[in-house]
Amino acid sequence: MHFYDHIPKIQYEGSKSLNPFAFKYYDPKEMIFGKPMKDHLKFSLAYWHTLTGEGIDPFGKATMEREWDTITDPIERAKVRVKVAFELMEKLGMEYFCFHDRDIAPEQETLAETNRVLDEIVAVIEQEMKRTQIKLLWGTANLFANKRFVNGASTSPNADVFAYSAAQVKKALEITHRLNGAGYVFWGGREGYETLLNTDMKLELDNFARFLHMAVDYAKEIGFLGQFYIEPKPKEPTKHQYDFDSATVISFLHQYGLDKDFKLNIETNHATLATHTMNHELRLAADNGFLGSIDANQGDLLLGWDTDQFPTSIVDATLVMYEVLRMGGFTTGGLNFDAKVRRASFTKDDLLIAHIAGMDTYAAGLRIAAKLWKDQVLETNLKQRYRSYTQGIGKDIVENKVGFKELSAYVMNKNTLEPNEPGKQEWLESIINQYMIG
Ligand code: XLS
Ligand code: NI
Ligand code: NI
Repeated sequence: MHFYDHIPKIQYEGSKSLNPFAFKYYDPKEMIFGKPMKDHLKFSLAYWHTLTGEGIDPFGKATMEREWDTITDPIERAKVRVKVAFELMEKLGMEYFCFHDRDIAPEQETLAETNRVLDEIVAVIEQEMKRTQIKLLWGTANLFANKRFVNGASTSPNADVFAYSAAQVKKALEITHRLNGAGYVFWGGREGYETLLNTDMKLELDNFARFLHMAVDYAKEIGFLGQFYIEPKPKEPTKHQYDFDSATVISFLHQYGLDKDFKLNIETNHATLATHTMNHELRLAADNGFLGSIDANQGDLLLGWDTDQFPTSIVDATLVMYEVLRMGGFTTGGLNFDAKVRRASFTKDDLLIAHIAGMDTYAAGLRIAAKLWKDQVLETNLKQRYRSYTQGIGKDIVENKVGFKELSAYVMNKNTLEPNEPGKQEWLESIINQYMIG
């Protein structure tokens, strides 16, 4: 069963091409620092937005027009969606995908029955993975859509819901393991609160950590060696999500002894919701050894919610790829397009066009970032700016050789300090422009 026979496999045609079904910047085989572009970028398809997104918003119903959605039997529809997903990935030359348990298979009356249907769909996915060599970047569980999660999942005040969530993640880990997933993501879903008036924050956070420890223990038990990630987000759906941003998550992981087992999956739109730039989030995680994977999308800064748009800003993509190169590239992670087409982009061809736009944006960003990294312009400026810490008193400070008494003695007899230098922000910003345009 095919749905895209009218469009040939997407090819690289170069930046002059106006063919909407061609790559302008993404040339998967192009070598950058001895590695093909595709292995730097590790693009992944987000099953939820692409296969199950309907185009609903708070004011309007579904708008998407896709023939596979007209199949009335939900299990049959789920099986056909698997075929569509792999057809799309093959057309795009995309080598990875990510899913929630409930994206791939519909929920049934009981958990036992849900799991049985899930296994049936996983078998279809398994066959398609074998046929295409496409891999699972990460799996996750949807612990937010069903009304049982109204007060949270592992942070619910209801212990039965905690137990149900554990059972669901247990199964999600098993299928992720079965499909040889490179990772498993915890996105907080409804782990947060609406008002502190009814919330025991201490117990909820302790329970959240307990839950994550149980997941780590169970993964060991079944031999799942994939990377665990937490995906920070500050708000939405709850007013306050516990996994607010990189800094909050990193300190939580340290506090609860989870820092060796988790990395971060950082999403652009979540960074901006937390009023940070994406590079702030990435840099903080990378500097502390926590940068694992990226949900590559973009928000609309004029709107205060998670619009999950396909990334089309080359400046932003450049700065993201700069951080990835700076940390030496992805290991288990990749760039997952956690992005949905706008509700007015309702044809099935829009799915291809949107992914091409995202892939080209990141390919262009990678090329520019690679030039910047190769020339080390920013790094050279940094070295120069912080050179006072490589000699004299600065060296003593970073080598922890001095305290307040020594520092006080040092400045007491000095009548002039080393002069401050300008920060050169405008010059540095214009360098980014120069590297972008050439
Ligand atoms: C929602 C999150 C979600 C995660 C996976 O805002 O981005 O899509 O990536 O649960
Ligand atoms: Ni999001
Ligand atoms: Ni995400």
